[in-house]
Amino acid sequence: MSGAAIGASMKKDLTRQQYLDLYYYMRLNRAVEDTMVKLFRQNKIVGGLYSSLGQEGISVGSAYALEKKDWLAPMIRNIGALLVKGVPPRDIFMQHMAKYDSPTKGKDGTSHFGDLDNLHIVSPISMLGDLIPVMAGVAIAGRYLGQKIVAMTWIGDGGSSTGVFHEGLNFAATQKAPFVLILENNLWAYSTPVRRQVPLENLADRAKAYGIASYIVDGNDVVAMYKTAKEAVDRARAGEGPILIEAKSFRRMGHAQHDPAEYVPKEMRAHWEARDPILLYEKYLTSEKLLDAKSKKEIDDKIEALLQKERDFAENSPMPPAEFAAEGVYCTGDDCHKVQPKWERDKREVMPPKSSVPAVWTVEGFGAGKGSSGGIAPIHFGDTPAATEKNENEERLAPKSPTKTIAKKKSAKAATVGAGSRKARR
Ligand SMILES: Cc1ncc(C[n+]2csc(CCOP(=O)(O)OP(=O)(O)O)c2C)c(N)n1
Ligand SMILES: [Mg+2]
Repeated sequence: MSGAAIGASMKKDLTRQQYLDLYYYMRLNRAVEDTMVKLFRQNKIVGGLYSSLGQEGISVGSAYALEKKDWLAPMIRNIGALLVKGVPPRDIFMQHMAKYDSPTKGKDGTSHFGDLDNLHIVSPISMLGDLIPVMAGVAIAGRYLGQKIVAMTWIGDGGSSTGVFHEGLNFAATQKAPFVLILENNLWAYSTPVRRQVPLENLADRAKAYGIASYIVDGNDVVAMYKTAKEAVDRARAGEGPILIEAKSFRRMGHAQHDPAEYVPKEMRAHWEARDPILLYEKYLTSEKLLDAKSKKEIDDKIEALLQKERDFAENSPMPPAEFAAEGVYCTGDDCHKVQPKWERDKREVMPPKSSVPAVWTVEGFGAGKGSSGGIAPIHFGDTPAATEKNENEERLAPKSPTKTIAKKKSAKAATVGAGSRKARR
């Protein structure tokens, strides 16, 4: 692929601002990680430091395809996705420096943090596939609540060989979860080359086992990545079920800072260094007159000023007080935090022995969900309007439920829609 080939047939799909956004976030992704390498060398990074050098187009292009209300769960090489979703660089710096103002208040030295309330980011729990069933669950929960959300996570070539990858994807496929999985095939899982751990040329073929759609995309072409992810997200949102995207790329650094990766053949590294996604994209933007020296300088300056400010903030944040080491380690019940399920349907309807009652939400595929009236669904769990339809099962189970009272007030139109879909389900 040459620089000019990037997104050549795709110009019509993006505005100039979108092209520049993709560029900005890839540059920011790299600059944030470069800053952290400096902090690491100064011994200010407390935990491990991983790199997505050369893979920025994957994180940025895929996360850019999500809407604000959608959910993602990042892995170690997805800082770019966090930045696109709106995480400020200071949180990433402070997290790695285990500072008290970090999202985990210094309890973690890498990237195990999320933001369930605002940005809809689920914290990584493992890099080896466990996020797949979790995010399938988030996707299903969104549908259950009548939200038109899509959930996305990433997995490595190595991670795609774990049991939970297969269990999770099988589960998501069976449930037709609106879920997009990006498989980053960077050719290495620590020191194991992909050909020694997978008997497939294309890891996208794993999708066949679950009867789901898949794509193969050049992960070093951010426009192709975005366009493919956007199509997958739209299809998942429309009710087609989960979609697997294999993004082909290369891990340019070792597994983490401690690994010089001498096991990687020199020619292989040289090949991929010549295909740096940012340089290729810059060449493309310049040739298409979407970026000139002046606008490039503006972006350079913007990133430099932002990171100076964010780094200063992070460096000035205190380390956690020593007494805090014993706090917040284990959940001790209500004095820690209350986790209360928000039952938006009658509890008895979804609990054993009644858990297999027919679904009541109005979903063709599952686009226009219960309560969303086919429009933009509310973002946060808990603020979904009550059901617009009831079936006889619900009537029987919850004759006096508050949900029913609200449902009664709904318009005749909503009731008609509900009746039609009940019929269709049988
Ligand atoms: C059970 C377990 N074993 C080992 C590790 C350490 N580990 C984390 S990621 C990783 C390699 C993953 O390779 P791949 O899935 O290809 O992702 P990449 O690092 O290339 O992004 C390893 C060995 C772990 N986190 N958990
Ligand atoms: Mg890998």
